[in-house]
Amino acid sequence: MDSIGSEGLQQGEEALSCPEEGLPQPSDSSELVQDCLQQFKVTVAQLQQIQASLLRSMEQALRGQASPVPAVRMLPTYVGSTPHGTEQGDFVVLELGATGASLRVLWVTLTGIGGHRVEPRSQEFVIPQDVMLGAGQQLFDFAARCLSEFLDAQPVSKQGLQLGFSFSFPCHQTGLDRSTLISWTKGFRCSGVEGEDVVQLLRDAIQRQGAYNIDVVAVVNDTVGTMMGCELGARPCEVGLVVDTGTNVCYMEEARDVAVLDEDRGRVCVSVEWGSFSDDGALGPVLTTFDHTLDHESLNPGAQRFEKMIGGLYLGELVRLVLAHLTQRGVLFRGCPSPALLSQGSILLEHVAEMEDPSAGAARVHAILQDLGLSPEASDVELVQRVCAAVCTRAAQLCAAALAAVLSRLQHSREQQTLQVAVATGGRVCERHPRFCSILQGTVMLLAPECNVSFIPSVDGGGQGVAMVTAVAARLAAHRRLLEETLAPFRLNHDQLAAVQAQMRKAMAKGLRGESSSLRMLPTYVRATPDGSERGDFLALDLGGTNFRVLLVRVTTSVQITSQIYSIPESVAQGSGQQLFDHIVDCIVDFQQKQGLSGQSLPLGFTFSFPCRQLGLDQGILLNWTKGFNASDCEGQDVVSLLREAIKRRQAVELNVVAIVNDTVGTMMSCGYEDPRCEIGLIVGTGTNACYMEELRNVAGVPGDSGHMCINMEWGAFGDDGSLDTLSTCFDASVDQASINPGKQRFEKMISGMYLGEIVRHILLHLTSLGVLFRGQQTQRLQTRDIFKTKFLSEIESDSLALRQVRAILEDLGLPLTSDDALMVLEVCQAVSQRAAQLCGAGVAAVVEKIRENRGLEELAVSVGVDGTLYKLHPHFSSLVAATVRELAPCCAVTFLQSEDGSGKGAALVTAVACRLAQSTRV
Ligand code: 0WK
Ligand code: BGC
Ligand code: BGC
Repeated sequence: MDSIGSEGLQQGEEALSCPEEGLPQPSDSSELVQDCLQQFKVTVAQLQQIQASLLRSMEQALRGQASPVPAVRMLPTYVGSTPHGTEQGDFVVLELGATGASLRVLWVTLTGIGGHRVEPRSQEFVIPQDVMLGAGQQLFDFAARCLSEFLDAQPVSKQGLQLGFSFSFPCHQTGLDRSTLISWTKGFRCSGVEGEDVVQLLRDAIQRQGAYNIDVVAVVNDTVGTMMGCELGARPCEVGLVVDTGTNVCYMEEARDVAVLDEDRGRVCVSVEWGSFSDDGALGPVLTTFDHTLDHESLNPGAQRFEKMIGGLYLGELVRLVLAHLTQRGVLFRGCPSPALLSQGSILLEHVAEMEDPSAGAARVHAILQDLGLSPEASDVELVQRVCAAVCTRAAQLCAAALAAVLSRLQHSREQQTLQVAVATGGRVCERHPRFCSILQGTVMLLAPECNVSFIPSVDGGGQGVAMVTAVAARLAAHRRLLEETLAPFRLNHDQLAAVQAQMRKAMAKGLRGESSSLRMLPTYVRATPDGSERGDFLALDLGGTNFRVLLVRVTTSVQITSQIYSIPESVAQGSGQQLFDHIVDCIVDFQQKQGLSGQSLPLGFTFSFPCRQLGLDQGILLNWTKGFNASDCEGQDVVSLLREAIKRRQAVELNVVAIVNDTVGTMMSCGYEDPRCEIGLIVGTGTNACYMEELRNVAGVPGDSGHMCINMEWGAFGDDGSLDTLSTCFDASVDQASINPGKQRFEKMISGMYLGEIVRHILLHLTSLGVLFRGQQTQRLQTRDIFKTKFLSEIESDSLALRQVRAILEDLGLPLTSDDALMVLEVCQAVSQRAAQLCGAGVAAVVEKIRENRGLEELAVSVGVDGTLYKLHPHFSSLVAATVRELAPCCAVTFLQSEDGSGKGAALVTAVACRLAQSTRV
């Protein structure tokens, strides 16, 4: 029998003595009785006050108010929807704590929509008192033994069993299968469990038992099981009420109103834990001396005060305390108490329910009292029934006041005049007490007249409901496993990144020696970074990134830039070369007119962000287009000549093309103007690439072996020789095959902005085909190429963006998603961008280590000038690159400088250096 506590009433021998004379006069005794029973009378006003006070506490807790600590906890349960009815499968359910000193194991078969109901098989096990009060491990081992004993009797396999754990105590849940016990209630007080994850404790116990391989996929509160188990009637139950040994309620709250959750749409089931409601203002007046005695002698004095007025564990004890009180005042049993009447917990819920049951009749009450060692007279029987009625009526009324508070909250949060709602009820007080539910329903109608409530008794105490949640959890767990399997190839570890770094070093060495290598290591004829003595006005073109820009760069003691962005339509980027360069000259002329430069022939620096074999500063043979450009008759041509021919075709335009530079070089020069240690240029934008100052002696094919030359690595093509195939995924292959240059720019296609969105889209399509996302519904939109922009990754991954905004972006794409979907899309984006940043970091680590070894330095301090939309806008890309460089090149202190003015300024500075050098050789 669940223990409640020991002292209070007179105990021992003298308590058991029967008074010879001085029994109270009948009139006194009825007054005594009246006083006693009156204490259990609760007025409507008091009930309304409790209703209002509980509602206030609920809303304080929902808002996450910390002080004063709300009287109820309002614990989110990670159950986001009532059953769809699609749930199917066989599940094991373990119920602990709902029915006091017993646990129950069930085998539940869900048959989905239209399937016939299969009666669950179950077995109840009594939990020994010492287990309920002993070490936590002992309790969970006991549960694991019961599980095995039950399963031994079932024709089931020992493998792959999925279990739902109904754990009926207040817990902080952090997932469907992660739940930390806040505090024990009812008759439990095991050590070493409060503050622990009870799912892990059960998993460990099942492991120790070792008989079955059981996967605990969900933990739910019994109220949730009751709500989820309610037979699908006109409307699903959205409130789950349990009055068994303890009492509690859960309901479907608007997710936006649950402050701790980062959600703005949909609903989430919240376990109110109203057992701890104890607003002295509201409860004080209805608490009787018997309640205080009971609480004082309970296992958890001062806690669960509301529960101790309603829960089945306490109703019998309250009745006993009242009967003992009246007996010792001589009003009952001629003042002769029995040991049982004076011993705590001797009157059970079952006793009270039976004694109140009109069909039981006086004879039965008589028998029960005799079993308690009492010799009742008829008047005693009648008075005992009145005491039972008083205690239970109050319990039902208080429960109703609390339920009315929940209904008002629902009405309020759904802004409904009249609330239609179904309440699933469960627990032995509801099931066995003859009048509890009718008083409850009647009082609810009184306190919440604008709510039309249908009460649905739960068929099997919530076992079905726990199985429903388990089915949902199993589905989500399966989805999570599929998501992890899909994303695992994107999670690169240290060794894989170090291997990329080493392969890149090898390819760099081969490229510098002029051997075949996927890294062409192109000399750029830029031998020095600016020294600040440059002066003059220069025109600069910046082609190859997101925007085509024409710039006027005035270099004095500082650099002033005036620029204009022009678009390069896809038809021009993929048209004829002549068309492309004529378009470029049109833009220059338009810019000159706008800047009043017409007719002036300023030295021009051309940032041309494509792989060019340079034969000189103003000669660059385009090796191949990249990044969606594919203008004809350009590859293999000197790009400067193509520009000059276009200028010639456009009479009356004078332009002096002095230098052609790659955007990496322009970026290095631009940042080098501020920080002379900047000897590396990095672009992570539409495309990706890097350049750095190499020792001239290491550059085959360029005369001289002293001094430096900037090398354009064209690392976008790294891996085109297959050296990255071990890291490449089927999604990379799909993106490559769909590109206009399949097999080319493999490294770029795993890193840069033109491709990351497409990689994510292909992964989302794959996960949708597995049913993991969007309920398996493929949408036309998601099948559309380039519909998932890389900028979405930057937006979706930004910390300041709540899941709700993630959902908004995806809904704009016409994707029907749930909150779990939004979370998974976020994880896909994170995996893809993290891999990109780490690969980029491995590349930079290879370059800085090359420079350090070139100079035979222990330590190298160097700066990297960086540009590119992805690097600049993605919330985590730059820090992931820096972290990877620190990990792979610990002897290098690398500073990343974000280029403010783009590489156009760099092109102008290269032009300025060339003009200065040309000037100095002329004089
Ligand atoms: C801005 C630079 C330009 C470079 C671009 C790369 O001025 O030369 O090509 O960054 O970034 P994207 O625009 O491709 O994101
Ligand atoms: C627990 C609740 C549980 C209720 C009914 C209370 O003591 O704190 O979690 O739902 O009993 O079993
Ligand atoms: C080009 C490089 C350029 C990079 C960044 C790549 O596709 O091949 O020349 O530096 O994109 O724009």
